[in-house]
Amino acid sequence: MNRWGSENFTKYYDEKRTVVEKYLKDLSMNRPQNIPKMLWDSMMYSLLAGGKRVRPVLAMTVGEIFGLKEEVLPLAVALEMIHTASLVHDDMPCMDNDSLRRGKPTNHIVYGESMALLAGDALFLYAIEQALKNLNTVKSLQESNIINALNTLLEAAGPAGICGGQAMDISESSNFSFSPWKIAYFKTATLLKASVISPAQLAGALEFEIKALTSYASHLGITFQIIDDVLDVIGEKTSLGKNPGKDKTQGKKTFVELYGLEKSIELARLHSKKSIDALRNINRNTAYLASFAAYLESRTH
Ligand code: GRG
Repeated sequence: MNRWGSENFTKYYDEKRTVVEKYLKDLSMNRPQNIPKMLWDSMMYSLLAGGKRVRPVLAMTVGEIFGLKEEVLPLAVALEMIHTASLVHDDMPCMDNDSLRRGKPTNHIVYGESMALLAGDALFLYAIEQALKNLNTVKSLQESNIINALNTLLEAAGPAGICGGQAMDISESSNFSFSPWKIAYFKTATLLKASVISPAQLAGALEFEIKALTSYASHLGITFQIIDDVLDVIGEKTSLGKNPGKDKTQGKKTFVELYGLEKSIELARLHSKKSIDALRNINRNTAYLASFAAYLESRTH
C-alpha cells in the first residue's frame, strides 16, 4: 500500500489526468472561428497552464463507479474550466492580486486585466455551453439526468457557491465575521461537491447514493481547504506553483490563523476520515474515492 492507501491509485490518477490534458489540448487547437483569437489565447493560457486536475479526475472516478466512461468527459472538463475561470478572477488585482499561478505568471499579468476578466467570464460560460452541447449528443444519457447534473454545476459556480464563498472571503479582510468553515464550504467545497454529485446525477444514481456522496464530498472539500491554508504557511513556492504566505499578508481568517498548524492538520485528517466513512453507505466499489481522500489529505501542492 502506498501513502494514498491504494497501490494503484497514483497510476489511476495519472491515467485520468492524461485523458483530461489530451481533451484540453485538442480543444485548444480547434478555436471556433467566431471566437476572437486573443480571447481564446487568454482562455487557453490558463486552462493549459497545468494544475492537479482534481475536479475532472474526481468526476471521472465517480462516473466510472456508476458505469460511465468517456460519456462523463464533457462534464469533467466543464468542471475544470469553471475552476480555472474562478482562479483567473481570484488572481486579479481587485481580488487576491497574485502574480503566479500553476507555476506561470497569472492571466492578467500576461494578457492585461480586461482580457483576464473576459477570459474568466468566457471560460465559465463556454464550459456550460460545451457541456450541454456535447452531453446532448450522447444517446445513452437521459435528458433529465443531464439537466440535473448541469444544474448542480451552475449552483456550485453561482452566488450560493464559489461566488458567494469568494464574497465572504474578500469581506473577511474588511472584518466581516464569517467563520473559515463557512468560507471553506462555499468557496471550495461546493465545486468539489459538484465534481462528485454531478457525474453521479448524470449516471442516474439513487437518492441514498447521492446523500452518501454529498457527505463524502462535503468533508473532502473541507479537508481540501484546510490543507490549502496549511500549504499557504508551510508550502514551497516551486511545488505550489503560486506564492505562499498570501493569507497572512491579506489578513485572511484561515484555519491556521484560528487553530494553528498542528490542530489544522488534525482537523484535515478528521474530515478526511469522515469522508471515507460516508462511503460505507454505498454498495459499490468506492476504493478510489477513499484513496482520493487520503491523497488530498497528504498532498504537498
Ligand atoms: C468565474 C465562476 C467564476 C467565479 C468567480 C473568484 C471566484 C468567483 C471564486 C474563487 C474561489 C476560489 C479561488 C476558491 C479557492 C479554491 C481552491 C482551494 C483552489 C485551488 O485549487 P487547486 O489546488 O488548484 O485544485 P490547481 O491549480 O491544482 O487546479
